[in-house]
Amino acid sequence: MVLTMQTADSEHLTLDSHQVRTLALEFGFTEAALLPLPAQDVERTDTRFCRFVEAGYHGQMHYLARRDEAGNLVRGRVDRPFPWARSVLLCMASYYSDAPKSVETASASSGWIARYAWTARREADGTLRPSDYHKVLLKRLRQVEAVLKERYGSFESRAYVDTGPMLERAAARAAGLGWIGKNTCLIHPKHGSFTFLAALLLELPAADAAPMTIPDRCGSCTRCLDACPTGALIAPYQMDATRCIAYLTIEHRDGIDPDLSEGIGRQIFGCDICQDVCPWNRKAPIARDEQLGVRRELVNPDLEWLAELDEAQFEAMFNGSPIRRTGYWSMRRNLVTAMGNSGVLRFLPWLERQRTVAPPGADTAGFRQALDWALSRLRSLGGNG
Ligand code: B12
Ligand code: SF4
Ligand code: SF4
Repeated sequence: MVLTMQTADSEHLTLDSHQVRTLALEFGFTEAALLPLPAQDVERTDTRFCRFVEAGYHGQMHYLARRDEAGNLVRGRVDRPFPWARSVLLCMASYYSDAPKSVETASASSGWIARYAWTARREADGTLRPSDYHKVLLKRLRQVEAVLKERYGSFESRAYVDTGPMLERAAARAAGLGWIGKNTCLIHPKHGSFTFLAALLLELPAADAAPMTIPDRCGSCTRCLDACPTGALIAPYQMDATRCIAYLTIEHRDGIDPDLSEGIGRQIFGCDICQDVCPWNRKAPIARDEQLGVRRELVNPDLEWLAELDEAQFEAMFNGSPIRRTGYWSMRRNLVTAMGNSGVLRFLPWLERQRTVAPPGADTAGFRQALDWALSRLRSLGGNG
């Protein structure tokens, strides 16, 4: 596309939001919007975030609680880490796929890996290789950034997918890409919530006013709150992340609180329950993204199959996937927890054998704690031979 430069006055270049959105879509994003900074609801967002951190709901995710020299939470307001930013391009990529949901009936011996972690790209020889949205989308964002710099000359910018010191959902909401649901996810009226977000902070201001925000469409629905098995959604729009299965299975490194282990059910990496029950995800279009395709073997995976992987096989299976980051022993901790919850008695001998197999050490402490829990839980359940 041809980008035309606009001038707000003789000195300052400004970005045309329609053109920038079109550019992001050309590079493969599902939706995009340019948000002028500061955003209108900046104070309320900061206050909400402050309450979250002060309540300790971030748990071991210490990066969320980082403060600046004045003692303010860095990511509460975009202008704290990025005082030079005049606008931010929020990009959204759908990863909704034509595969079952976690809340549908499945084999008792299967686990659940969050949908976002199933992704793969097709190589030239036709094989599927694991892909990671962080890398895939960052590359796209950098392509957008490069075109803008070609057209507008040099200016300050930063591209982030997930890892930047900013509240991506709050910014995406302010940019009109959806509303924040009671499950705390950003929900787009057409594409639902199985979407990734990416943000490009820009020194150039937007030529247009802030986009219209989309009003909350949750209405009187409470499906997500009712379905959350660990009570992590403590109130509509509020999460205690230390109770969230996504946190417990991915971010939390130590042993899992036995009071929460039962609620984890068969989730072994992340959790989709509060999105799978959401009516706004029923009719979302299937994403046809060549780099975010589905590794079918990770949908309802057999727990025994994953438990048999040694460390080298685990690395090979998940190299290039977001699952690798959780580490071998955390994944095993999650697997034995799911086995304990399964009611499948044939897992007992395997679990018993692990007592002698797992080496002692800090790495395996959480696993060994989960193993004891799983053995006593499975023995108490009896059930499906
Ligand atoms: C830490 C984190 C987590 C934590 C905590 C999640 C949470 N709800 O707080 C854990 C590990 C639990 C987690 C889980 C998941 N995560 Co996460 N996570 C993040 C991360 C890195 C920071 C989020 C954060 O700061 N949380 C603290 C809370 C307080 O902030 P917040 O949720 O952003 O909420 C702010 C706004 O939404 C706003 N707000 C809320 N309600 C309202 C209402 C109004 C009217 C207004 C004005 C504002 C407003 O106030 C809050 C604070 O200001 C972001 C990436 C990023 N840099 O933003 C990804 C991110 C939020 N995660 C993402 C994903 C995909 C997931 C999972 C689906 C993964 C999975 N399947 O397991 C789950 C979803 C669980 C859920 N129900 O939220 C996506 C969300 C995409 C989307 N469409 O919403 C993000 C944006 C990553 C990305 N780049 O795509 N995640
Ligand atoms: S992701 Fe799972 S545990 Fe976390 S809030 Fe949603 S349903 Fe609850
Ligand atoms: S399940 Fe219902 S309340 Fe929860 S986010 Fe979806 S529409 Fe909103």
